[in-house]
Amino acid sequence: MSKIAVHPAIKRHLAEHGLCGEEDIENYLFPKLKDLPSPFLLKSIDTAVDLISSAIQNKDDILIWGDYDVDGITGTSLLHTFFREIGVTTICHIPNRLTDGYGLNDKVLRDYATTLRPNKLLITVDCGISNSEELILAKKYGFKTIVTDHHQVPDTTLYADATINPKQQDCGFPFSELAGVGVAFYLAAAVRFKISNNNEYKGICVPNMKSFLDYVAIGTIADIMPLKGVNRILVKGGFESISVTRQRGVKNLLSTLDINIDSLTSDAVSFKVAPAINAAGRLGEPDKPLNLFLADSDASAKEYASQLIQLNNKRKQITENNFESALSIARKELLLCANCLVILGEFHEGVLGIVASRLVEKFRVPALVCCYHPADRSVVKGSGRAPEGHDLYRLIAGAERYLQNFGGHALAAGFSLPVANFIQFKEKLYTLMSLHDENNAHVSSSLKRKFIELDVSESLDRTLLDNLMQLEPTGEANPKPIFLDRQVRFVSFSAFGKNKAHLKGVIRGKYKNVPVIGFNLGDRISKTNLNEPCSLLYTHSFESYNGRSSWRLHIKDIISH
Ligand SMILES: [Mn+2]
Repeated sequence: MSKIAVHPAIKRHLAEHGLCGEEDIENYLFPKLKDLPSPFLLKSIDTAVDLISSAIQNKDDILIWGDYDVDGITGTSLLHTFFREIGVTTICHIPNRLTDGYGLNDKVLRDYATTLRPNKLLITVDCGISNSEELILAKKYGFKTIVTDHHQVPDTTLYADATINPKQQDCGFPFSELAGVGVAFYLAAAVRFKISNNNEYKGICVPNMKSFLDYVAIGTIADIMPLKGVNRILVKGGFESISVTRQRGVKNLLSTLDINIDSLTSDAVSFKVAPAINAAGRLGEPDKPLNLFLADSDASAKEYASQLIQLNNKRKQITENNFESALSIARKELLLCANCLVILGEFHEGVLGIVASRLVEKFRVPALVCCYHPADRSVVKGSGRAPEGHDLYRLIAGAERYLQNFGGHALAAGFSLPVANFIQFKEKLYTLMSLHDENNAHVSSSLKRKFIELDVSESLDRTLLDNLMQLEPTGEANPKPIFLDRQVRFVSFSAFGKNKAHLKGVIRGKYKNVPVIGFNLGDRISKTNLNEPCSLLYTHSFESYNGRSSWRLHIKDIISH
């Protein structure tokens, strides 16, 4: 085993995460694809593969039905591309979140039933686990059905012919936190295994599964799945293969966004790639990203990529306006309940989740943002987000009797309810949250992050920067190290951006001056004195600008002495 250089500050960070031995550290920094578990450990995978191979043999129509978020769209594109490479044409459907909503939809299925051949196969991606009624109807319309999903499994029986979801109780797969695109990848891997080991498929092209990992990387990060275990292996593999990607849509989207594909970070995926893909779904144009990923020429991929970026600019404007009005409602609500926010207003349904996230960022409490259904004002639709350490899914489940539908995870959830129930729903959540806080006072203290002491002037050390790149993808369950320097002085600083919200400045460290930037810290300028010692919490970010990339220090907090 080759010896790798690890900076002492990174060693301290890894030790905080229980990684001490040289071998553990090397395995963590350089995860290997050969350590991925077999797809055949997934419950019902054999049935699913049999259904797919008989659909291929019989030339049945195959309909792939994905979710409209990044996870669903990358998963759908992955399956479509995989099937195309083995010579099978599939039909993809991404629902319009504004008119059709999440998951399977009876009316749309019925329409497909009339246009498709009598024998047909439906494969869901990142949805379907809560659609027991629609699956019964699909069967009635002549579909064989495979559900692939990673959302919580409800108690109701699911009438799919095969259900692949690592969260099923009796699923033997050793990792339950795959993204929807991760489950889709595993289904494709199982089909690949079957065709490469079966004489009936002799002569067929057997795709290299590594070439699909860039989809998995983007979808897994965008869905905020924990970046450890199997996900770390998949996403890291995706980052490696992205620099030689054969996926035209991915390549053109990254270059249009001015992202350096040789040293991709999860920040670039979270803050640039994912919002551009999501904007289309949010504004009711779910086919745009699908067209991008399935484009058959670089010219058309480039065109779709710039359309996505335009849509995202429009989405930003809508978010900004909605957030302003959400803030004024939220300030009043916080007087009623200081540890949870449930608000209803004239918001754009597509940006509810972003507005909720920004409220969480600002007030550090679970935030549920609701609007009226655009077609039926007697129905309220909502999206919730929560700070780490909460279980939003369980919280909402505690008010289930007021709801029509709900689904999601610990930190993000969606739901709908009759407008007549809204007040009761809100009050129930406020009550539950006040109980929750008494019972869970320990949660927040256990979440306190350890900071790693590191002099700012050492922060651009070559080994340290190499290690930071090896730590990628950082994010959920693999956070970036936050460094602490207890003795810095600002040589200069100024506020910039809209409302002078942000701060940029130069720090004098022990040995040299270092430029820094702090988002949403513009107001600190009036509270900090130049040339007086203070403590600084900071992280690193690798950023591209005009085709050039470099590391930049981001201030997390300034503590005056
Ligand atoms: Mn998902």
